[in-house]
Amino acid sequence: PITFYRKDYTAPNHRIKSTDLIFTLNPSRTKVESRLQFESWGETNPDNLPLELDGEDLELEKVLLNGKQLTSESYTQTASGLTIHNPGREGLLELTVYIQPDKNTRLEGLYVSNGNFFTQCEAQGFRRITYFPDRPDVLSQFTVTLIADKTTHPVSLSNGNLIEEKSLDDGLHQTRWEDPFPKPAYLFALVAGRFVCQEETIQKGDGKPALLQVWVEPGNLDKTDFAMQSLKKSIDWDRSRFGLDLDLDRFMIVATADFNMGAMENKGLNIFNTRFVFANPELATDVDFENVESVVGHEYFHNWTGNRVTCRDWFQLSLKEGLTVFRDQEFSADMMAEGLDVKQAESARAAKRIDDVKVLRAAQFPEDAGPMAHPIRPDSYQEINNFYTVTVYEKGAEVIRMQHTLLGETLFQRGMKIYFDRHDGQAVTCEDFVAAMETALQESHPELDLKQFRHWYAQAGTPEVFASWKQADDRLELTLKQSCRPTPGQATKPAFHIPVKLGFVDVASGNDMPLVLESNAAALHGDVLDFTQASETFVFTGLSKPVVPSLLRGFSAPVILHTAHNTEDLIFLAGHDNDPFNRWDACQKVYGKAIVDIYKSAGDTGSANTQAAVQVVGSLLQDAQLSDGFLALALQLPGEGTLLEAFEGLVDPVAMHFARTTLRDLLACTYAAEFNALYAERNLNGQPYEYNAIAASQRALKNVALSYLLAAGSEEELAIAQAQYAQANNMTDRMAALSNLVHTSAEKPAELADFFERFKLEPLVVDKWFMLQATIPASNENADTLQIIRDLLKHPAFTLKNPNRARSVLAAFAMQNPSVFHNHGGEGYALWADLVIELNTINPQVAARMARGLDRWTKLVPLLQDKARVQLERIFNTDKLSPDVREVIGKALD
Ligand code: HT7
Ligand code: ZN
Repeated sequence: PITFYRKDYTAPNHRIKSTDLIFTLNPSRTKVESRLQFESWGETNPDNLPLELDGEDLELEKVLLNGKQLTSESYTQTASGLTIHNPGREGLLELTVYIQPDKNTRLEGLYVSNGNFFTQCEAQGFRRITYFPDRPDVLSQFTVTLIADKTTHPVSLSNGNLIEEKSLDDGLHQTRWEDPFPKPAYLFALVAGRFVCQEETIQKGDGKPALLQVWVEPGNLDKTDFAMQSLKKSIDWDRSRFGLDLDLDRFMIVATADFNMGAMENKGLNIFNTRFVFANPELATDVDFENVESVVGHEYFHNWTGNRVTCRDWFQLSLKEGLTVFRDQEFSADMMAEGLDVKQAESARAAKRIDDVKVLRAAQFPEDAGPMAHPIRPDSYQEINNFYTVTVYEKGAEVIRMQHTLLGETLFQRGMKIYFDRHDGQAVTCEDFVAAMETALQESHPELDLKQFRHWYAQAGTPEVFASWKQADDRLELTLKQSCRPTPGQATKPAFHIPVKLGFVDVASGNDMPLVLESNAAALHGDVLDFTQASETFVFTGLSKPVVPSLLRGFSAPVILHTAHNTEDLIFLAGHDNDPFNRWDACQKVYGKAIVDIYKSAGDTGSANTQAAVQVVGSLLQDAQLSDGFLALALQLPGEGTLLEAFEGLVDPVAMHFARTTLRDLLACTYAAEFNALYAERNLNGQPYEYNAIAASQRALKNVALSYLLAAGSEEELAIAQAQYAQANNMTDRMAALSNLVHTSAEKPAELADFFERFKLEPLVVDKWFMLQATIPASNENADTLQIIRDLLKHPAFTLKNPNRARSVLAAFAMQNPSVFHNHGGEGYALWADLVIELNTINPQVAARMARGLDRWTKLVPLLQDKARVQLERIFNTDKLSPDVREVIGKALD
């Protein structure tokens, strides 16, 4: 396999000033004609540099240079591109190629979904449409003509403004689109087919109108209101919080059922997986609504952070993705807090932060500790599609968040302004972003810099921070140490600059004490401590009464924190920490310790930590001050993925699942009456459904209570879930009832068949039906989940060709059902390998994601490692393994 290195970057020989494309759309044979106006990249470049174009699986018909057909000696065509020899400093290259969209099951380039045409060009899909310098640093002005059948493809869209629309002979019609902004090829898009739209005209900040459209296949318009609302909110939010306005006269969203990822920010023509557009109460859960709002926001925010300023090369991906995830997280937090009083707003923002950190711990920490570990700005890759990772996205967002924490909102926004002033219209690097933030910082604090902070971009691995303290004579000495385990290619790493937000909670009053740093006082900025050495002691004064330190508040850095808190301290913080994130985290730590005790003692529930967990839940249930959203989060035990990753030593996921279930059941039995009361108080059955933060947290809490009720497991409780299913007027409640029934009940519940019958015409809901069954855990002794999965694979509605459907079984099983996937016989791994191998030939990109299922196999107990290795090797030795899957499995076996 070829490895590409960041250090090898060189500028292209030529820029493409303008790109004129004509598509004659035909599912089995589409003609693509292009006119590329090129010129030499650098004034000092020699005249005879070749013009390098990328291209894959293209049938080349014609090559004209400055109007003349080129002879075959004047160019070289290979499986990966076309090189024009001696094109001169500038000129016009005209090409005609043919492609086969209906054979495109990879869903990269131009493909057909349900008879309609869509494109996906990021990262390197444009080269499957025509020959072009398919690299993000070549920005070109695009004009696009689409010719299509009037009856089968009446709507045809591309980036920018519609400048012409007309009928042609032979039942064809034509549209012509002009994008005023130069863009790299990865932002190109076209869509053609049968669509209907919801549209609205809004007023931009400059008073000018803009047309917003959400396009879907006929029959789905009733699912688009929320996406349109989310788009309008995103536009308003970006203007008010970041001072960034919509720069187009027209902004379109189109939904497709066949899509490899979530959505794509093509300039002015965002293409979405239906999963992140469709939302109405009967079909979408509260979490689905939340996701629609956040993904619509994310893609819209890319219009500035990604499109106006783009990446120089794909190693810089986090430049746009980390920053845009940070922006969408802030957007969601602001939306959740909107209209609430100060206390409620703080709680709503904390709930969003907790959700984001849960993802980081469950998915990014394992990635950072496994064979695919890479810095947020990777140094190398074999297949760029494999680097759209939780590290680049979510850890990337944490790295932006830390800069926000260090600078504060005002200076951070100043840094954003400097970034756009310097780089609007350019393709730049992560370094350019940090340099802009550093300038903003130094305008007010010339003594500070972000030199050491830059290690976060270069070094992989999750740093571990060890905190200990001594309090005596009104002083508290806090010692912090940091280290980071080796990751592939990085044996040792210099210390990170870690912002540690902290407070000292007075044990008597529960209040935060003032922070007075006596030693190296310059390290404290408000309540944020700059921790920059391998080991450092900070002396705080004015603390005559006992306090408990609350460290890394709001999860101020993406690290693993080990503290000297004893169980009593944790119980105190779980009840009194003034930082809601750390209060939640203290609960999680207590639960985690209890589960590990149960795991290590093979089921014994007598440990002090287990008693502490029972005590914490008891206190939470009695605390009338807690918001529903916080309580719902605080009552939930850490997820299995998080527990497995945090466990020191080799681990058995099946036993860990049972340990977690044991604690859950103990809590359920101990507090059956309280959970019953909680359920009854929050049960809104019969009231009209509304999606908003308060109502959603009420439902979340009710459904957490329901899951404890069912864990306690009497007939009465079963009846509650059955009634909730039958009476539900929204998908959140229906799904919660159904999943609890399916995951715990003795027999296949009748509700499962009812659910399919009700929703069989709604693909996204059918995905839920598949997923629910693929995630039945081993603790449900009455279900043979592996057999259920084998049967699901034969269900007429199952196909590996649709990524959502493939994920609904394969990802659900291999990534969200550890107790079945890691079964001791190894059948789970064998089934997974069968499916990865099959998917490899259909859609390598999605197959490679699924192939990550055994990334952390070396953390498993020896019995499971042996079984895992057999299947990894079986995949690796498969004929025609795609580079995508080869990279993932190869690294796992390394
Ligand atoms: N920027 C978009 C990335 C994306 C993508 C990447 C590879 C293959 C398919 C893809 N679809 C979308 C999505 C985003 O981060 O907004
Ligand atoms: Zn993105």
